Amino acid sequence: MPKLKLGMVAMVSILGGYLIGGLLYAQVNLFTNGDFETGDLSGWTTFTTGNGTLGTGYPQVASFDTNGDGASTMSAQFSVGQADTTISSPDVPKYQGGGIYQTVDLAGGDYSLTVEIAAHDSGSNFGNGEAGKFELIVDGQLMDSHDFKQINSNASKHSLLAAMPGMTAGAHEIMIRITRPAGEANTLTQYIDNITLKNTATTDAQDTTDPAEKCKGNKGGNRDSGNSGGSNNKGGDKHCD
Ligand SMILES: [Ca+2]
Ligand SMILES: [Ca+2]
Repeated sequence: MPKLKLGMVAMVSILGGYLIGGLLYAQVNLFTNGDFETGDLSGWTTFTTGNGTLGTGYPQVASFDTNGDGASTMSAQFSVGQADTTISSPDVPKYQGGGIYQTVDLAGGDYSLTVEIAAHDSGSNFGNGEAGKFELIVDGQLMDSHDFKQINSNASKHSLLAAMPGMTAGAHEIMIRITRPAGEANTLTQYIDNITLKNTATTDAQDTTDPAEKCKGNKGGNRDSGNSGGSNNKGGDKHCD
């Protein structure tokens, strides 16, 4: 996934600080409880897909090493799948489950959006062929996705969803959806942690009217990076390259 790798490289430069026009923008996570360290899902709204389940007894918040760095922290935990596995209709998507979303009120500008994700098998005999597909959705548009597919018995898999959306001023709904083309497996869990949204460049009044000014504010920030959905540059008017 070369696009994702490019995005991660760009993300590293952003996390290290971002100097534009002599101003260092604050690197504040704009989500409420994006790291789940409250021990619950406060700040987030849960949902299920049409024939989906988040799992019996899920979602909950549990200690897990979602990013695979060796340290466990509180993470949102799911066991998603089809609620009714007997349904076999072309009108009902096979991938079912659900997830969480949060609406954030933003200033217009450029943002970096990252989500740490994982799947874990515990106690199955042969692993699982469908560990979970994770999707990052902004205002209904798919920005990035990762399907873990096969997972071994008593194993974990880790990845990162990332996007660099340009946002208009106002409210935006940011959602993480997890689905599987099978019923809930009681040996399989999915995890989300450190859902992070940071402002990288705020558009000023000039930026909204002068394309040349937009480009000045976009140096170093390739907003197509990490955006496998390709939907965050609609209109194409923010391209500067
Ligand atoms: Ca955490
Ligand atoms: Ca960790």
